[in-house]
Amino acid sequence: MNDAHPANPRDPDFISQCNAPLRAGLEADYDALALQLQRRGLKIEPVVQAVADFRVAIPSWGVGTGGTRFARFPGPGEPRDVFDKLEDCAVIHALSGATPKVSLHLPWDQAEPRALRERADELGLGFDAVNSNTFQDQRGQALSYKFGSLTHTDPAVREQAIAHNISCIRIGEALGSKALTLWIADGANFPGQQHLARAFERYLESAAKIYAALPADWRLLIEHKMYEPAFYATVIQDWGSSLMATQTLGPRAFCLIDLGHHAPHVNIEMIVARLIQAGRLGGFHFNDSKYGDDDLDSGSIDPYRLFLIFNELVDAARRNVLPSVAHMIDQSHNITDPIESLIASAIELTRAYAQALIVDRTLLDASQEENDALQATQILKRAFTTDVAPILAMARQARGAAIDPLGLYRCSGYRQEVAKARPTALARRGSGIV
Ligand code: RM4
Ligand code: MN
Ligand code: MN
Repeated sequence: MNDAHPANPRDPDFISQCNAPLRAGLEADYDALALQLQRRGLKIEPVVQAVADFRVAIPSWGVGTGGTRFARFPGPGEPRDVFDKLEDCAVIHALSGATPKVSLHLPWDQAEPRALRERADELGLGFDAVNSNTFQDQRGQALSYKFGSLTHTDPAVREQAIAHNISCIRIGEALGSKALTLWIADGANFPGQQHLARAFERYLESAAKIYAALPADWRLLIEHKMYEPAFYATVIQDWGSSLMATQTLGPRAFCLIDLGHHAPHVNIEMIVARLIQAGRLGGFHFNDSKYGDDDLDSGSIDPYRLFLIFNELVDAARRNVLPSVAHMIDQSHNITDPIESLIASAIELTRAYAQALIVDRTLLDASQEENDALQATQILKRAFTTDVAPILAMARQARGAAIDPLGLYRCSGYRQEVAKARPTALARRGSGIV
């Protein structure tokens, strides 16, 4: 931390000044790794290039301090509005080099679209998928979502929710987004509360109206979630329901996988493989979890699972069957500085990607054909246990980002500096998921 001389962490000169003393060490580590990979018949440069090209979008809601239904403990210098959020996102991108886009949540991030776009342009940011919110009642809203939105038994509530989604598309168009992410909280807390089939029929009908309002170059991303806030049954509870919905809606509807939206022990990489095979994998909400929708930092609990997911993506790309997949983070940072968590998460995602890129796929194919289970699993382990950190740092440096993003962020004093302009009293208070 540097209270006396705060620096702008987005300033390229500051970044390069902080990188300078780290360069020699990085190059030595990189050369050693390059030799190690060479012995395995792998070239390091294409891996660095692929990692440098990797992109993941930052959720606007992730830069504020999150909370649980018990409490929220606001941190210093929390963003007061969407413009502050954009500024924080720009810091994450400047240091990680991997996050040029922001995924907005509406109406949480409601603002004049032109002003938003202008500010984003100034900061070198763009907009990824827009997220609609029909899981809360907003002030002044005519009808309540207490018993659902797109699947509500009352057609007037459904129309209100459809209209909100269409307005999200229109705002997204003005911002340059190309997708709407649809997640609904609809479902039932008690057996018998809701007719399971009829609720899904109502969903399909409502979603079809939203789908019909998509511009020609847009995609609809449907996010499933096993439970919460509906604890007995959510309408789009699993990838099966999500796949049925996308297949019913049309070719521009895709499934979005939020890693935390599954039961513990579910084999998510298998879901990834199946959705790729069905041509319906549309995107991710990356996070990590121990128990459920914990929204913990990506790679913080089970990095091996994250690697196995990227392993499927890299394999599909090699087979030319990978559709365009939106990478987004969806996390709730309850006890850490959200900027630090998001930087660390972006790094973990590139780590899993780099590890997946160095899997010996020829040998893996052969091991699978020969039913050599031990060798096959060792091939994956060998890639996963390789320290690819020098590849990640080289890729960041190539993009003008930081060799040591977290160290640089702390040394800049950014949080302390913005805390002066963003008094805690003005930040959102109370409890809440995000
Ligand atoms: C949900 C889901 C959505 C997110 C909300 C805030 O559990 O993950 O993607 O928009 O939380
Ligand atoms: Mn999500
Ligand atoms: Mn979630």
